[in-house]
Amino acid sequence: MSGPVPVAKSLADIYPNAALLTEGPRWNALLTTFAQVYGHNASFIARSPGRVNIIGEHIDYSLYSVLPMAITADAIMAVAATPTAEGASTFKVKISNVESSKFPASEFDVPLDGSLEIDATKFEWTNYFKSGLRGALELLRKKHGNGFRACNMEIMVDGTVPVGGGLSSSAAVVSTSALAVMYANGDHVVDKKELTELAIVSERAVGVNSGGMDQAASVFSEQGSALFVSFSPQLEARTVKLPPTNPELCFLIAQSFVTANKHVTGPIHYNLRVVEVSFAAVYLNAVLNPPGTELPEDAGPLGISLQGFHDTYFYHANASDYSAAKSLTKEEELEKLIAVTKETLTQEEGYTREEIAKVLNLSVPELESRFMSKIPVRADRFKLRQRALHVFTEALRVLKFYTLLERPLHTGASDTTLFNQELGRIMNDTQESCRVLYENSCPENDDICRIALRAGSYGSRQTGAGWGGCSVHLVSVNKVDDVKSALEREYFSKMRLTDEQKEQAMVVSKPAGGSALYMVN
Ligand code: NG1
Ligand code: MG
Repeated sequence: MSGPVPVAKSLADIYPNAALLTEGPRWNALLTTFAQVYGHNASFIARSPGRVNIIGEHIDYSLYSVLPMAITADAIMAVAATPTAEGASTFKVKISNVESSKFPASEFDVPLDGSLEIDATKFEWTNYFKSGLRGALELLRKKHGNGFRACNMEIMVDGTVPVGGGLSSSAAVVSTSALAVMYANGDHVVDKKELTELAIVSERAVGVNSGGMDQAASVFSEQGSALFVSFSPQLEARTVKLPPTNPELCFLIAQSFVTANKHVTGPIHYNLRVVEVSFAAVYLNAVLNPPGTELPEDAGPLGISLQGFHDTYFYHANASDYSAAKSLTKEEELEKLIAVTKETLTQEEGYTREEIAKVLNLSVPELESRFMSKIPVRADRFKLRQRALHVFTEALRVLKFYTLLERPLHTGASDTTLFNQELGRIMNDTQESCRVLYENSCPENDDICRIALRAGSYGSRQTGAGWGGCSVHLVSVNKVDDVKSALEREYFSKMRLTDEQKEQAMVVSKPAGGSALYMVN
C-alpha cells in the first residue's frame, strides 16, 4: 500500500464529515494568516495527522506489527518557496505559527549543504520542523546529487494535536515538515514509504529512539480505516476496515493530563525500555541460538531487535525441529517464544550489567559502549524477563486483534456483542501487560481505564508511550455518554482544567486520512 502522498481535491478527502465544519474555517484562517504575515499568498498546504494507537504498544521498536489509526487532529503548514539567489551559500527559512504567543516565529539560514544543527537538549518547537527539514534535504541530495540547491521557504503552521498528550504531535509535525520541504523543492511525487522512513530517522534526531508506528500512521492512514503496520522484513502498511457492527463501535480518547516528557525522562523510561528489549534480544540469542550466532543488523534503534532474535531462533531451530518449526504460524511462533522466555529469563528481580555482560562474553565497559553510549539510560537492573514477555504477548495480541477485524462478521446482535467483547478483552490485556510487565502506565490512566470499563467500555487502555498521556476506549456509540459522564464525575471534575483542556479531555475519534497535499490557487 505505498504510492505517492495524495493531493486532496477538497477537505472531504481528508476529514470525516463531522470535522468539516471546523476544518474548513481553520484552513482558511491558516491561509489568511500566512498572507498577513508574509505579504503574499501561500502556494500549497501540507498536512499530516496525529494518531491513536489501538493496539501494539511499545513493540514497534522491537519491529513487531502494530495497529494504530490517524485522528482528525493534525499539523497543517501553508508554504511558499522561492529559489535561492545565484551565488548564495545558504537558504532562508521563515517559520511562524498561528498561535504565535505559544510558538514564537523564527528565522534561520541553512547552509546549502544541508548541515543544520539541531540542539536536542533545548525544547524548541521548531526543532521538529528542523529535523524534518534536515532529513528531507538528505533525501533530496541523494536523489538529485550534491549540486542540489534547496529553495527559501516561508511557512505558517497550525497544529491541533495536543503536545505531550500521547497522540503524537511530534510525528504529525515531522512528517508534515518533511513533506512540505520535499514538495517545495520540486519533488512533486512524494512516495509515502520514503516519507515515512525519512520521518522515522528524522525524529530520532530530536532525541527519542522511537520505532516507526507514529510516522507510518501519520503518513499512510486512509479515512475510515485503521492501519496494520509491519516493520519487518520491511515497512509495510495495510488498511483495516473496522467492520460495521450494531451498535456501532467508536474509539473514545481520554486525556489524563499527566504530561510525560520523553526528552527528560527518556533515560529512566522510554529509552531505558529500548535498551532493555535490546538486551533481552542479545541475551536470548546468546543462550538459545547456536554459539557464535550474531543477530542480523536491522531497523531497530540499536540495529538489532527482538524480531531479529525471533527470526534467527526459528531459522536455527535444530534439524529435528526445523520442519516443525517452519510450519508454525506466526501466532504459534510467538507462543513458543513466550514459553522459552519464561524458561530462560527467570530472574524476576532483573539483571545487572555484570550478569548480562557475562552471558554475552563481554566486559561491562564493552557492554556499555555497545548498548548504552548511543542511548544513555539510568538503571542498576534491567527487567529482561518482563519486557520480553510484554513484547511477545503484545505482538500476539496484535495478530489476534487483526485476525478478528478481518474475520467476516456474522449478522446477529449476540455475535456482535461477543465480537466487541473479544476486541475489548484483548485491549484490556494490553493494559494489564503495560501496567505489570512493561511498567509504562501510571495510576491516573489505570483509574481512567477502571472507570470507563465500569461505565460500559468494552476495552480500555493507555495508548502511546505512556507514563501519562492518554487512553483509548472501545465503546459502542450508545454508551459513549455513560462513559463520558462517569469519567467527568470520577476523574476530570477533581482536576482544575483550563477551557482548552476541558475541550481536549474526551474526544470521540473516527479514523481520518493520512498525509496529504493541497494546492492553493
Ligand atoms: P508517543 O505516544 O508518540 O510518545 C512513542 C513512540 C512510538 C511507540 C510508542 C509506544 C515516538 C515518536 N513514538 O509514541 O514509536 O514506540 O511510544 O508504543 O517516540
Ligand atoms: Mg511523539
